[in-house]
This record gives sequence, C-alpha cells and structure tokens, in this order.
Amino acid sequence: MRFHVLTLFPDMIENSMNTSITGRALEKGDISLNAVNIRDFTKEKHGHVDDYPYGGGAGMVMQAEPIYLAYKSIEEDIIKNTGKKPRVIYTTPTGKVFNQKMAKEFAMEEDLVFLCGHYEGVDERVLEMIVDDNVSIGDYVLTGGELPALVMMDAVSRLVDNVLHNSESAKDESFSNNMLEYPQYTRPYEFMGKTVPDVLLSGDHKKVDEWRYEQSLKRTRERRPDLLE
Ligand code: 6GU
Repeated sequence: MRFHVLTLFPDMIENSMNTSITGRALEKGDISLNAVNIRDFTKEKHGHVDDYPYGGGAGMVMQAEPIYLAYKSIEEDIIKNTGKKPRVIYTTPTGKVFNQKMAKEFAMEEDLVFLCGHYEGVDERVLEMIVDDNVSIGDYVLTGGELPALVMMDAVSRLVDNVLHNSESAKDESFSNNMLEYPQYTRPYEFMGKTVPDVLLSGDHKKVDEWRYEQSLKRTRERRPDLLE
C-alpha cells in the first residue's frame, strides 16, 4: 500500500505515521508514505493557499490551483506504476461516514491519495476534478482533515498483508462479525479483589468460545444495538 497525502501539515502526518505499528510497517516497507505540502504549489509570493468565499460568509476557502498542482505532481508517477488514476479520498464532515467495510475496500487499492481540507472548505471545482470519495470519520467537526486521514490510514494499514504480527491478528476483533469484541484479561488472577472469570482458566476451549460469544452479544446489545439490526 502506498499512501499519498495532500496537506498543509505534512509533519503532522509523518510524525504520527512514523509511530507504533504504522511506523514499523513503514520501516519494513509493507506500506509507504508520501506527504505532499500543498503550500509548495502556490504561485503567490506570500504563499497564500486560501481566499475569501464568493458570496460572502465566515472563514476562508482553499484555492483550487495549489491543490490541483500538488495532485498532478504525484499522479504521473502513480499512473506510470499502475496504469490507472489512483483513488482520491477527500476528508470532509460532509462525506459518507467511514467504517470497517470501507477500510477493507480501501485496503485493496495499490495507491490511496488523501486530500486534507482546512479552513471552511475547498473550492468545489478542484474537488469535482480529482476526488473519488468524500469521507467523514463521524458526526462532529474537526479543525482539519489530517486526523481523519491518519485515522483511515491506520485502519487500512492493519488490513495490509504482513503489517500485523500473528499476536496482533485482526480475526476476532470488534466489527469483524458485526459484534463488539469480548472482554479480555491477563495476569494477575486477582487485582484489587477482582478475579478473572473462571471459565477462562478451565482449559475447555469450547466453553471459552461460548462464553466469549455470549459476552460479545451482551456487550453489543448494551452498547451498539444498531449493529444487531
Ligand atoms: Cl473528514 N474533516 C473534518 N474537518 N471534520 C470531521 C471529519 C473530517 N470527520 C468528522 N469530522
């Protein structure tokens, strides 16, 4: 998986991706990251990438040209590699809400381009020209699209072959079967008077599986009944 991010804050993207499991995957070469600074593509002498909205109103709008040129600066190499235009995801609270199914779909691409919005938005014309998917990460408003892009790259990375070790496996986890994951315990057996459920020490794998299934169901009913419908 090759990630490309068009952003005004490339350091934020790089610093976060270089951490923890995505950092290890970048070092091993199972994923790659190219954070492109949109500001490098402005032709204005003061480095502006935004301007006032036509029609008035609060805030500033990111201009089309620097974004278009930033995108064009990576598109040619990608097409040379794969023979096709890459999938371009625009992070916006007006998009479709990201979920595990979309993560799986994105993980099948060779290249993913994230366009991170800022200010009050992006000139619609460049979005019409380059964007394939408008995606939000939930019903709340953030200051910019960098955290959403990082959230999506994290969720996609762990579905890429070899990124997770066996012990980190993505098999039983929440959402894999439309249910939340069961509770987990580790040593010690007793912590401040609270003990581990005895079935987990029984050595009876069938009983353990049944207990975990019941716990998943109970937890999903209580916390996310919408998943069971
Ligand atoms: Cl993708 N962008 C912004 N600015 N806010 C959000 C979001 C995206 N998803 C949820 N809130």
